[in-house]
Amino acid sequence: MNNIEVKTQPYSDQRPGTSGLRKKVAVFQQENYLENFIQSIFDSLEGYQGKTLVVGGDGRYYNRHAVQVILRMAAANGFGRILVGRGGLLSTPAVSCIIRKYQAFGGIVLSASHNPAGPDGDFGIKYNIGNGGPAPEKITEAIYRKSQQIQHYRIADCGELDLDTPGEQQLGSMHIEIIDPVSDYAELMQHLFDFDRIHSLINSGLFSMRFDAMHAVTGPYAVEILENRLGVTPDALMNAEPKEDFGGGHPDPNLVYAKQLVDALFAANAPDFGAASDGDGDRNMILGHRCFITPSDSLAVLAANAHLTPGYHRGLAGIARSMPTSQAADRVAERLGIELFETPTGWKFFGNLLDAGKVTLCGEESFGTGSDHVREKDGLWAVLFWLNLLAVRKESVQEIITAHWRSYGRNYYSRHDYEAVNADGAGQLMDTLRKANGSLTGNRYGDYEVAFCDDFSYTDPVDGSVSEHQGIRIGFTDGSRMVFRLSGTGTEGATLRLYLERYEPDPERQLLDAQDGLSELIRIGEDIARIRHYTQREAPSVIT
Ligand code: G16
Repeated sequence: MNNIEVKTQPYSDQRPGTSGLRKKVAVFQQENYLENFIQSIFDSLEGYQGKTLVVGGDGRYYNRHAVQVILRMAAANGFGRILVGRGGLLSTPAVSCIIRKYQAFGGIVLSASHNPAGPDGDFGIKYNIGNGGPAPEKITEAIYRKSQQIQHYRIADCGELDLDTPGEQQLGSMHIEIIDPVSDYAELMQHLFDFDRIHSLINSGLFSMRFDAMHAVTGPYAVEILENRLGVTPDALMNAEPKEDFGGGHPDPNLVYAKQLVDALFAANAPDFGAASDGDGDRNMILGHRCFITPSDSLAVLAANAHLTPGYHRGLAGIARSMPTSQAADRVAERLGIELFETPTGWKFFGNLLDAGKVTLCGEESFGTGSDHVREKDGLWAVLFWLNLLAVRKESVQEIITAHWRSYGRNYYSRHDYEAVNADGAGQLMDTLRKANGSLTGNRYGDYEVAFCDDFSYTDPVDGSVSEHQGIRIGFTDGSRMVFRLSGTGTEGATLRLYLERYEPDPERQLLDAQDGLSELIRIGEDIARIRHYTQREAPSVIT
């Protein structure tokens, strides 16, 4: 087999965003676009010769083609071994688990997460480092710099590889192992949670549930773990067959896009528990019988109850949450006497804290929860954690969350997204807010008085790196907050996110719908930032 060098030219738009490079499929299909980015990843790394690389993706359109190219390029660039999920499939948390378990050099995950798939949809590539987590900014920036200088890429000159037969193959001097995408991950889950107790709950005849895989990667994981190991009946698994176009859906587990599941859980004879995961299996949504748990509350509940599970019964080192995530977890950390870290949006910011043993649980408002078991957020892990709590506490989801609010107070929380708006308008909105920085302090809006206003900057407590401009925060004297940020994961125009939070300590006043509980803050936020003017939108496109 020969390796060949192919001449190429840089593309100017290969800077990774919040989570890797995400673009329309058509962008990736441009001549050498994919190859350029993969070569730029390899060119930014040192010391990988002869080492192991893990490769897999969420199964969306272009996944198979990309795996074929990556394997041939990895061989030509000198990797010694590739572990690739059968059919090119691996969920994001499974990649993280496999990198760690087999001490691989790193991994490449093919996914645009929850963004729609298919020839007109999105595709994406992320590089994960040897700790199993997303590459930190210094590596993603190095990849970008390499992509701006690239002149050629290296690729093995060979035909199609068989990705579907488990076992070993050779490509030049590189071994390829086609591995079962599920088994290593399932084993890890069984180690962390009390499968016997969950099995008893599920088979008690007193409990019913639904899990919606949204035609994305978690289908096979749910079949193996929930059905084969825990005894859930097949009809409880919705959309469990992965499809290249995710069945035409938008596999974002939230109240808008997981409508089929939400309708089932809010129907008259609804099941006791419902959950969904996203395209690549790292997000989760938790529902109870006619009840929705915000991701921020979910993190707080998991932290407060972690001692009830085998994996976390020794307690937590600390908790980390992204800045826009509600402060519900802060109250739990305070009571547990452990540290709470506030990081910018992006799972990559948790990596150092986890590696340094400073935190055990992490969470983000964007339907992401995880722990030190891997270095990615983990959808099915969160589902199993909740099932473990339900099995031990023998209470409903609603009872657990209501008791939590009664004990800690409730942080009313919501995120309003204005998707695919004009990028110039969104940029002007942020610039205007940034300029007003500081001058808002002391202003009164209805019942609220501004206590501070800043542009969030983060200094990593482990390596001292500084990340600036991570979102405009406006804090009020009663502890309420609003945050304005532009998404770093969209592929069309800009997406403005407005995050809103209000604390209500009085149990008598905690049971409002979140939108009602936040109505005045929502109005204030829209006015302060002149959202209608800058976005030309009358209302948000998604409210979660
Ligand atoms: C990614 C990141 C998360 C982040 C989310 C939203 O999730 O991994 O850390 O919170 O995007 O980011 P943004 O607000 O910039 O759009 P995923 O599930 O899309 O990989």
